[in-house]
Amino acid sequence: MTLPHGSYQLSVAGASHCAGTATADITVAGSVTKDFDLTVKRDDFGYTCTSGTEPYVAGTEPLTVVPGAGQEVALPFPVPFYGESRSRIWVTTVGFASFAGEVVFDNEPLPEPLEPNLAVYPFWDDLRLEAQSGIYTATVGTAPHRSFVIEWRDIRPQADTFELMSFSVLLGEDGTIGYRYKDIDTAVEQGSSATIGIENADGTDAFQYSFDTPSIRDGQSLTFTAKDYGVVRGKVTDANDGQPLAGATVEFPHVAAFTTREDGTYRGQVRAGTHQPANDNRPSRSQ
Ligand SMILES: [Ca+2]
Ligand SMILES: [Ca+2]
Repeated sequence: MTLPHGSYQLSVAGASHCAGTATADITVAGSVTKDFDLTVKRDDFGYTCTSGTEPYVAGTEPLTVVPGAGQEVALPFPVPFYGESRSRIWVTTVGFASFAGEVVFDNEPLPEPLEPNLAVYPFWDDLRLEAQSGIYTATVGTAPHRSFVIEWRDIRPQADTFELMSFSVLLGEDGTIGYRYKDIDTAVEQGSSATIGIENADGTDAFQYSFDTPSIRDGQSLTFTAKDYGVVRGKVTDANDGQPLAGATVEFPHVAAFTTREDGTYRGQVRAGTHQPANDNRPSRSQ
């Protein structure tokens, strides 16, 4: 660009809210080249996000959710989220789903210790179900990269009188969290009164993609990953009788601890590195 000689402050923002912003003071007295390295936004746990145009993924099984309450859903496989793996989720009509229980409040910035917590917020706003609206679920993909889909279809934000929008969440067994958006037309549908992000169990850590800011385009996708983490899984059996051991603690000292399920299996996210898991009974298998 061409500027008159003088001093300026340059502000640079990425194409999505996954990257941070940068500013620099420059003085123009001839040709100037100024490079920027935009920081990757990362929450304390280590989640980052990427923005793209991944194909929309719809649900297939209708889910009855009473407005003002959450509907509990058993997940077909454990989903790692902020370290531990989760086996149930509560789906609300207002654009979020919590692994911790059913709670519905007006949208707020993240992180926030107030409930809801331990939640995915693809589009937390004051949303209304119309006659053609529906919430659907599905399981897609192939193990070990299956995803459980929750789709909010043809939903109307309260602030838009006639506009409908759709969005879905993909909860990956490999720990990735995907958001998809469709029929995004107005500033409200772009998120001008919505919270978009993910939040941990006690509301002290979150990746807030945006809050009350138009930030979503039609056809956009977001993918949240804890890049420095791998999913570890295994099974604990009782050495005496060879039976699966439920309720055993598998500890990665100073890193993570998981409790085995009814079938003796455990699964969770552990930061990359060499760890020696310890537990009451050594895991018979870990991969
Ligand atoms: Ca919260
Ligand atoms: Ca629309």
